[in-house]
Amino acid sequence: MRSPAEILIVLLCAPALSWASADAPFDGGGKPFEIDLGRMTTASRSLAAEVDDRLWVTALAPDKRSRTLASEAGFAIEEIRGGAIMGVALPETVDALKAAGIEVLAAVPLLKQFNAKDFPKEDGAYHNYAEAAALLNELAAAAPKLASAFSIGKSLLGRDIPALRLNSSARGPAPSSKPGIVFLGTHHAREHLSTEIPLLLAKHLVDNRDKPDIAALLESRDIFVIPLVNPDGSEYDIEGDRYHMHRKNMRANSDKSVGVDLNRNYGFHWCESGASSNPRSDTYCGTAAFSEPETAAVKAFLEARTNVKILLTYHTFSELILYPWGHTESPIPDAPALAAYKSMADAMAKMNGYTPQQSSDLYVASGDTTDWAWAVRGIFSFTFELSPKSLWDGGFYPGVPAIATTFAANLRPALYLIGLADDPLRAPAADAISERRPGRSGSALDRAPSVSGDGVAGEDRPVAAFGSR
Ligand code: 0X9
Ligand code: ZN
Repeated sequence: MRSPAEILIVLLCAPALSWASADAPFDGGGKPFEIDLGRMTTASRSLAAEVDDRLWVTALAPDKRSRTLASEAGFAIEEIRGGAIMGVALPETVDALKAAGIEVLAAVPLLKQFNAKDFPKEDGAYHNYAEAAALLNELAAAAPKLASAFSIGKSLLGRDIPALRLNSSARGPAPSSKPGIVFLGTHHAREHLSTEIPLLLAKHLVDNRDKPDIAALLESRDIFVIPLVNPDGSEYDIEGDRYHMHRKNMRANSDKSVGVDLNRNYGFHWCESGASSNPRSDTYCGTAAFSEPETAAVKAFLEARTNVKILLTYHTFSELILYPWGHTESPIPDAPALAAYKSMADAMAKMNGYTPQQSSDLYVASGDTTDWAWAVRGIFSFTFELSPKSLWDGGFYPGVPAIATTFAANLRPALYLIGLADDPLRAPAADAISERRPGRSGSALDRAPSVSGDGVAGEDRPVAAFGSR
């Protein structure tokens, strides 16, 4: 847990560092995504929350007449090379060029061309948005019978929120009766390690898909990895070869401040204790529950996937395993479920060395992912605060070595949860058995004796909806 001094530093930093629409609903089932770098550009623009949608365009214009036509259409020609012209154009200008009979060879976001966002050089092993999306696409291409990549919806600035699904019999939006589990990363922009861990988990599962333990899990489960819930904030945080300590998304608030805290925007006890209604605050809850397209996309995604039984949302930092409630100090009232939560948290704590506790033991905060997912969807939901343990060990920016060490510590908890997804309520019994059998503890299959789902390739079928709790 953070010391008061650490919390003070974070809080002191937060207001000064807290700055920075095209709302797009969930696409209804997840269509394949292209790497869309979105339209956000520089820090100064994000302050004004303008959207820069200028494009760097290459078009065929072999003679003066066609160059004039292009120029009249609003194309700012910067270079003429051979028979081609290059320059800056708005999307509507591209349409006008085409209407004028000019062949457009390429049109890419201007800032992608000239001001790519990336991590500071020393942290280059971290995946920016384009790299994370590309890795998911690569994994899907490497294992087409198992993996499918798709978008769960658009971010505020129009970026796809990419997902990878691992299911041997259902792809993309297709329903599945296999027990489902979801791993989420980076609700908070600056918590980049929380993108890496689910990404590496996806890669580990794909790379090891033929190993017996992993193969059994993959055959019997419906696994979703959504490593970058807040792509706009995350890209902004690494803009300009330095970090911005940005936490929220990139919503332009009415008072000209920027950002809603996505982990205060979920719709259960929304904007109560531990959430702020001040837009400048780093814990600003937004104008309404699910006002942000990123949280709305997660909501729609989970509502469409009634087979999902477990959710793990990765955050950083402090090395904690948190379970509901977070909005109140009271424990959840469902005794068997609470016993299962505690048992799972304790078992995972033995694997990664983190501290297990009720979320509100850290601090009371309302509107987070796990309270909503548990209360409204009945999904056993955990928050991991990944490494490091403290601000003095690197805080939000622990460097490249933290990626491998943190993944090594957190692989077993992830496999453990995947194994339990068929029936999380069996955790106390399963954990008691594995404790009596030292040496086998932590094996993925040890925790997954009960394999449900149809198990028949190509024959997935829908399941009944979860009731609310
Ligand atoms: O405050 C948060 O959203 C999470 N911590 S972080 O440093 N990553 O911002 C913790 C959320 C835990 N949930 C509650 N305490 N309700
Ligand atoms: Zn966080």
